[in-house]
Amino acid sequence: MAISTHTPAIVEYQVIPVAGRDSMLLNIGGAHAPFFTRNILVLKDSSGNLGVGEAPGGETILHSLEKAKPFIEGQSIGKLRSIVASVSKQGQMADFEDFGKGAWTFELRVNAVAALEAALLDLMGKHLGVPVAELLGEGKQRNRVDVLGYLFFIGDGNATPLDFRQCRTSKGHEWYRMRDKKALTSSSIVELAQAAQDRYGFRDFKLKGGVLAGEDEIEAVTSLSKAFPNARTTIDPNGAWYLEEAIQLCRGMKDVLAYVEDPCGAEQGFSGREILSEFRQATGIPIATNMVATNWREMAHALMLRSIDIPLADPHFWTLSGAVRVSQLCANHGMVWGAHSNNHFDISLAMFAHVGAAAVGEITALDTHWIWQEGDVQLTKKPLEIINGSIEVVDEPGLGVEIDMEAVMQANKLYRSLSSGARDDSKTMQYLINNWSFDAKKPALVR
Ligand code: GKR
Ligand code: MG
Repeated sequence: MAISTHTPAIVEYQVIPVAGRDSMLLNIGGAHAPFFTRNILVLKDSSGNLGVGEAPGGETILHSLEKAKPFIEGQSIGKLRSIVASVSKQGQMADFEDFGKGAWTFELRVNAVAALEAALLDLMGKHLGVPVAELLGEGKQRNRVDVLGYLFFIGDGNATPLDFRQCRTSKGHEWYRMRDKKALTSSSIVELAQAAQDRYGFRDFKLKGGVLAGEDEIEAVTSLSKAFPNARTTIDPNGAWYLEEAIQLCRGMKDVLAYVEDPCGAEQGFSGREILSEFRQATGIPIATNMVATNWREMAHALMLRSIDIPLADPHFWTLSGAVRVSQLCANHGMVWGAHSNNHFDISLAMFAHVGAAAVGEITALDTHWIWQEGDVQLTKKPLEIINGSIEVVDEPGLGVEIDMEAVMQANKLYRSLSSGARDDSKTMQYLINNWSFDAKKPALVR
């Protein structure tokens, strides 16, 4: 007997590159530009629902999403898994070829696949009347997801001819003023943290390192820990330190560092996984990473070497379902799950929240850059909010956000006014230090 089905099909597929404003955040790759870019995917199904996804900016991801359009239009949303798998396979070789070319591989095509999966899950959740978290792994595990206060050293945007606006919002809180002000000392990081905590209620903090000399950054994170004795604090120099230096800096720091993120990386012919394993044995400090276990093959090696404790499974480069699968692995191998982030809009915030809500086992507060954008441009009508250091994942169907197409088109206009869509932190850094270039083993301001 023929079974009639009313499963909706995808009738419209739109990819929209967008831009937003940013602060001059410093990291080992240089300085953030005044603008960051993202790619937004909007799908419409035959029942009239919209499904949305967000990926990092740049042409590689934009073109990957555009190329996928003919394979997806007309397909039933019920084929979610095979649609995602087929688009994922199209990108595999290219990802491998691009790997390792930059400081980080923001442009990997898997990011495009993640945006597609998010949009399809959003549609599926709306069709079934359940939140996306219910469609991942073992379903929704928690109603609130903790996020951390992601702090950066900040460059002086005023010392550059670039358009770093002093005031991106008229909102009154001190945080919105401070996030655009130079911050290069321990005391300015503590002040930044105080403003962020007052605004968002954080209970955990991460300081992005790889900027000042190692001792100065350890001093900054120590001040942070003293100022917030009940918070879990950590630092992430993105592998800037050599193993020996990293051990010297972190040994005996268990009271300050709840865990440390990518303190060192590949050196002297040894892989980052081998070096982190030695660091872990020498210090006993738990290690988080978004640099050495970013796919299943790397994860297998990391597990064999016992290199890491907290894989930061960013749903943008693991996909949403992949990130939750990582949590299942963690729960069975004595690891704690977390998520990495980059500058993002509020669609990604919802993606993080649902993945965090579905992650099984113990999880650590998720990274999010949203505090550097919040209060400025938003692409959904009512973004999820960070209150008391966490995000509530309500039982609304899908991702639980409604796209604001007017705002998206405004952000697209800003994108089109820019000369390049791809992130290049070294260019911005050259305004602070002449001819600056990236060196994986030198903090950005140590030249
Ligand atoms: O936004 O500058 C930044 C970060 O450094 C980001 O690019 C990293 O990918 O947040 C990331 C990390 O944890 O390594
Ligand atoms: Mg990191």
